[in-house]
Amino acid sequence: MIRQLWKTWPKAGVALAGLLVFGLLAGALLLPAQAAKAATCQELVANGSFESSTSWQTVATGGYSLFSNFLARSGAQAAHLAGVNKAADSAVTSLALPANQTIALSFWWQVSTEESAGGYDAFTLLLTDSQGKPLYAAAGLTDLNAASTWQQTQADLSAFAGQTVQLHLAAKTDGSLVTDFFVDDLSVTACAATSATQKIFLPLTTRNR
Ligand SMILES: [Ca+2]
Repeated sequence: MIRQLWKTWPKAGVALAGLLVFGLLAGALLLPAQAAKAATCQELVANGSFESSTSWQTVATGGYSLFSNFLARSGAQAAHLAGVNKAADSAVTSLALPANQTIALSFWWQVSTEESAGGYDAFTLLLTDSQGKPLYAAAGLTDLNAASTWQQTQADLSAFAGQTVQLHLAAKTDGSLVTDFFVDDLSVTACAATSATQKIFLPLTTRNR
């Protein structure tokens, strides 16, 4: 009996080794596939944290950098528009929105001002087409929105999926009483839509005999 076992052992050993190799190969093949499946969302904004001067075209009336460490929500820097009288500041970045995906915009802002009433100084976050033609106003702020805490604004941009667009941050101030507009952690994510039909197919086919 033991002899019999010893005779068959090499065969069993080969089969076992074969299974092991197959298992390892399958594991190696499956793991990257699962990882790729989990990463269904992607960030589209480069330098939405404003930590560097890259990826944005800026115009600053005051002649200084629009990205500064004056007041940041996270990291060391944020976008700082206006902060001077008669400002016409802007920061523009281009985004290619993937087709058939859910596109979500989120950013944080804070306004500080010397104004006491009126809405004399204003900030807009505008979505335009690649030529600069306005498509959607995601935010409009004035000195009336002044507060000492960071506020979040979110918008669904899915209607523009498949288009190449521009994000325009722009601020204008009048001739007196300065207003500062701060923006940080600006994000536009594109998420692949999940298919519900695939999920209900199996239970339906097994239930009806
Ligand atoms: Ca003013």
